[in-house]
Amino acid sequence: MRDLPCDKKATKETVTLYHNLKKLLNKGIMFGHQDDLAYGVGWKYIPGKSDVKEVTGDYPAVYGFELGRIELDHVVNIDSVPFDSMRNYIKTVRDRGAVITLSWHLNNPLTGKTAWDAAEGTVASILPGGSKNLLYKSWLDKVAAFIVSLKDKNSVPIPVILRLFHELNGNWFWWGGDHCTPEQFKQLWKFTVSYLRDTKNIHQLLYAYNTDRFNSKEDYLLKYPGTEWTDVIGFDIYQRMRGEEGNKEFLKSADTMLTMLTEIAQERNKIPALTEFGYGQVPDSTWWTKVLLKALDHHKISYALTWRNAGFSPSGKAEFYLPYKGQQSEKDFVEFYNAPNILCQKVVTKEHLYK
Ligand code: BMA
Repeated sequence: MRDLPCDKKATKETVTLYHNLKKLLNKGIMFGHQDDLAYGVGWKYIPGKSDVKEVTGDYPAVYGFELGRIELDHVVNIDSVPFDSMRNYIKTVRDRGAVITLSWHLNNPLTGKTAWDAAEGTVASILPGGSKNLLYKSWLDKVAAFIVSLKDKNSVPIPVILRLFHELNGNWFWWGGDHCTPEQFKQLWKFTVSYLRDTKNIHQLLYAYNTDRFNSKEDYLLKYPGTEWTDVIGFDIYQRMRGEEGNKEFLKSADTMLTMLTEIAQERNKIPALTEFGYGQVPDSTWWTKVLLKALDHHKISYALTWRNAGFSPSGKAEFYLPYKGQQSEKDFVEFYNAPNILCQKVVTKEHLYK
C-alpha cells in the first residue's frame, strides 16, 4: 500500500513533502525558528531580515508561525504579527522551498480568557454535544479560511504542518494535562482533524502531535489519537536551569526523549521532530555545540524549531532563544550551523521538498 499522510486526499505537493521529509531524515536535521521573518532582537518587520540570516548568512529551513487570536477575527496575532504579513511570509518561504509549521494558542472557548486559562470542563464543552461546540467550529472555520488562503505563486495550496494542542501533557493550557481525560483529548483531536479535513475539505495539512517533556513511551502515548490521525510526532523542551548542571540535565533529558521519540516514530511510521525548544537568552557561549548539538546529532529527526526572538520589552524583560549580532553565543551558533547534519535553507532549497 502507498505510504500516505493521514489525509488520504492530501494534495500532490503535501504528499510529496511528506515523503521528502522522511527521505531527508537520512541527511540531517532541519533548523527552524518561530516568527523568523517578522521580528528579532531589536527590530520588527524589516523585509528580508532574520536573526538567523544576520548571524549565519543563511535562513532557517523551517519556519514556525502562530495563529492565536485568529479565532477572534483580530488582524494581528497574539504576538502582534498581522495575519496578512504572515500569509506573505509563508508564500515567501514556500518559494524558498522551506517548511512551514503553524501553532495555535487559541483562547479558552468556555471562559473567553486566554489559552492559559485552564478551566475545568473546557474540552468537554467543545466536543459535539457540548455547549461550546458551535463556537469552536466557528473558530475552526476561521483557521480553515486562513489556511485555504495560503497559495503559492502558481495558486497551488501551500502544504503546512499544523501543530495542534501543543504541550498536551502540561497543565498550563486548557487542553492540557489533567484538564481532560485521555479519551476526551483523543476525541477533540479526531474531531478537529476531521472537521478541517473532511468537513472543510482542506487537503494541504500534515498534522503534528506534540507533548512537553515526558518520562516514558507510555507517558508520551497516553493521549495519542492513533496512527491514522497524525503525521509528525514531537515534543517541546526548554532548558530552565543555568550552568553546567543545567546543561547536563538538558542534554541527558533531550537525548533520552529523542531516543524514545524516534523509536515511537519508527514503530508507527511517523516523522519525528523537536517541535519547539530553547534556552532563554542563551546565557552560555558554547551551548549550541557543547549541549544542543550533542543531544541532537545522533538522532534522525526531521527538524528542531527554536522559539521566538521577541527581544527586550520596555521593562527590560527579555525573551529570545537565538543569538543576534553581538550576543555571547553568536560564534558558537555559526559553528552549530556549519555542522554537516544541521540543514538550513541553502541546503533545503536544493532538496526540492515539494517536487
Ligand atoms: C509563549 C511566549 C509568549 C507568546 C506565546 C505565543 O511561549 O513566547 O510571549 O505570546 O508563546 O506565541
